[in-house]
Amino acid sequence: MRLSHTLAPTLKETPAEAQIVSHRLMLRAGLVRQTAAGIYAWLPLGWRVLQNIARIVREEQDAVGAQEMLMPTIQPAELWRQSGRYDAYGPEMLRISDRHDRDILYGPTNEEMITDIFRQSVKSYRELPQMLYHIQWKFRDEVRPRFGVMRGREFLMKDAYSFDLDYAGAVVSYRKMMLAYMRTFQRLGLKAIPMEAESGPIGGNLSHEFIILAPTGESQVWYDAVFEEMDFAAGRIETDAELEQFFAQMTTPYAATDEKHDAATWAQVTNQREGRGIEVGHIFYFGTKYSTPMGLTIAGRDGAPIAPHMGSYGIGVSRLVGALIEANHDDAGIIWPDPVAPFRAVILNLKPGDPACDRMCEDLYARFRGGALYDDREERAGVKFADADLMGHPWQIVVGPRGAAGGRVELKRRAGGERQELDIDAALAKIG
Ligand code: P5A
Repeated sequence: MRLSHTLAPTLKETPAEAQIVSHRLMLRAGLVRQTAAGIYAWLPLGWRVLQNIARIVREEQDAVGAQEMLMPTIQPAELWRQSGRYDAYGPEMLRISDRHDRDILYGPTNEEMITDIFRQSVKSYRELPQMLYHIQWKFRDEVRPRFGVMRGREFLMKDAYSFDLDYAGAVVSYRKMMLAYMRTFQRLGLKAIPMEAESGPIGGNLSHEFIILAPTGESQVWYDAVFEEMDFAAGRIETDAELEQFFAQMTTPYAATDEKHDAATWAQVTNQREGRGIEVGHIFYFGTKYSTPMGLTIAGRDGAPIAPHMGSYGIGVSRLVGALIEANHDDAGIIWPDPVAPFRAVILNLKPGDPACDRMCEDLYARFRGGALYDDREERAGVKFADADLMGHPWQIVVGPRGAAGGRVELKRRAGGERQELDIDAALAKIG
């Protein structure tokens, strides 16, 4: 994209309403704009980041056998009356009525809807287990939406749902998802700590939160430093036995929130670490909490009806954009990890109108085939440098009149700030 014709409105001033660094930088770098309290429009650069995160989440869900689908945002209240959650959910749920005065709602989550879809079409034990997921907008009328996309009212979630014949099967599904989560966060360049959690309004009795370490995080965590070292991408885990083995090494002596801090267990942890963190994922096993009241049964081996054991698994896809910035920034702006950056590189033309600079930039831009942003604006060099640092593309290719005459560019790595003068081919080879 050519920056001169891109809606990427950067701001020099710090927006007064933003309390934390990720919110400030998302506004300043022109990634999002607020349209109402806790509701954001994703501008082109922000949308590219969100899509990159969603792609990685999707690949890791697919890798453990979850099937992607798409459920609507609007749901009939009737389903929630069947599960008993319509009244229980409280004022966080946005309740609407249509022109026929039927009660509908903007979904805060999809346990009821997936249970309804499943009960209409799955009839036999032979069809289980199954895992299904979608990446869809949710609405929760939070009392205090804050920190930008971190606690929004409308936000993008990946939510998955598992159906198993019994508890043992459900635990396997739960573990597969947990593994997918650790791999997802690792690919995003984040250190995630799985913590035993309370299950809250989703219900159930087995639950983990995934916490990204960041000083501005809302949760206090005590954890074992082994989490910072583990490699979840290594090795192939295919059989249930391999999964079991993986969990044996992953189970750590300690990981707790503020509320559950248990001094005796903590004392046994050798590599004690304490910090603050952001909850970017939450998974639940809740047995037949929805299948029983909603009448989802399938025929078991002996023909007798069985209520499937279910779990649900959420990742805050839009929250991750904020969490990634909390974990990757400096005073000048965002430092995107390569896999999620809106563009791999930005090309800075320091003298638009200079034939050698223009020619070199156009040539470079063409060779990226859409993978680079071209700063072709009629702006001072200082403005371009500042915006490039603010937007945080992993590589900056600086083209000035002197270098262009000699066929050379200056290549800067945003993380670390090293600069090198190179010819075009060498620069492209480095960027990869
Ligand atoms: C699990 C999937 C659920 O809703 N039902 C379907 C379960 N879990 S959860 O913990 O309530 O939400 C899952 C993740 O969504 C993110 N999240 C939010 N992100 C931005 N703004 C919000 N207001 C918000 N609320 C939840 C979190 O990352 C959470 O872990």
